[in-house]
Amino acid sequence: MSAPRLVPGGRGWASGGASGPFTMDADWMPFHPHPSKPTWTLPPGAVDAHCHVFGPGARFPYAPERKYTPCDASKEHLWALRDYLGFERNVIVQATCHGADNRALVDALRSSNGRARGVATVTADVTDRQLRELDEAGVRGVRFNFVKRLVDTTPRDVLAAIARRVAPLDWHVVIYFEAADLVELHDFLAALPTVVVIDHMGRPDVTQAVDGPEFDRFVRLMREHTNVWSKVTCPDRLSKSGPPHYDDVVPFARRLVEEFPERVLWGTDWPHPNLKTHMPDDGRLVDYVPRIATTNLQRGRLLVENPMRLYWDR
Ligand code: 0GY
Repeated sequence: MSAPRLVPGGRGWASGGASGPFTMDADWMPFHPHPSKPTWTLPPGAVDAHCHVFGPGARFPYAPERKYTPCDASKEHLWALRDYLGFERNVIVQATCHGADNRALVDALRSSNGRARGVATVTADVTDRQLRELDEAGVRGVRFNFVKRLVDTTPRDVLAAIARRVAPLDWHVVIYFEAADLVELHDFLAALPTVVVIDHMGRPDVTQAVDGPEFDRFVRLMREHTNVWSKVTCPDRLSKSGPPHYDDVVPFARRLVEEFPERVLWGTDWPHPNLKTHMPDDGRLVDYVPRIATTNLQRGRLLVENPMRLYWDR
């Protein structure tokens, strides 16, 4: 059987629904069917450090406890998008719709020829052997999700125990939370024994001032704890001014890139789970990067050196 032509706009690219016993949520938008080409050339070795694979559901079922059913978003689509946009590598982050069943993630990592690394979700009963297998497949971190619309709460002592288990593997912890939760989470984050990577700048309210109390609190966390990194991702989720430029998010991301150039990461977030009002054009999202990382040095660190240090060099 010949491989499908996974070229944006070509046969096999068009985004569909979920497969097997699954039907994509009616209010869930599938990924952009014809993303544009970025208008600039990414630095050699660029890493898309936040993206997902979903299913396909017929082969890798979605978790019974999930809060949404996504569209299928296969590894083949992800590799095609990687090549089309000009990335060399991916960091695939386990999303809540797969719960702690990392099979789709591991399958993608194993077939990536070393060009993808992963962040998994594990539960307290994970065995050392399972952790070693995940490590061999290319997993380098675990994700803790505190966003209430996505997951039921896991007690902090359980999460802290998982962090202690993965620290000797030289893994890190990726944390997803809403800005309002930072006050309460601060001491938990500060006590984690690993590098801590925070998704989407801790989801600031971008209608507030970039040097206002809310975002200052986040910046202080990064200043005071040099093991804390941030993804300067997802303007599409944070913006009130909207696509294609997401102008209101730029100052927030730029502040972090300028102050912490060696602790920031960027990724597309493809296939953009849970977006209900607009679906970003992935090429236009790549065009957003030079607006938040304005020099070649910053872009090299953001897209190549930082993700390579965290996910490949060890
Ligand atoms: C993201 C954002 C979201 C979803 C998830 O794991 C997930 O389901 O992370 C979201 O809905 O904000 O980073 O993919």
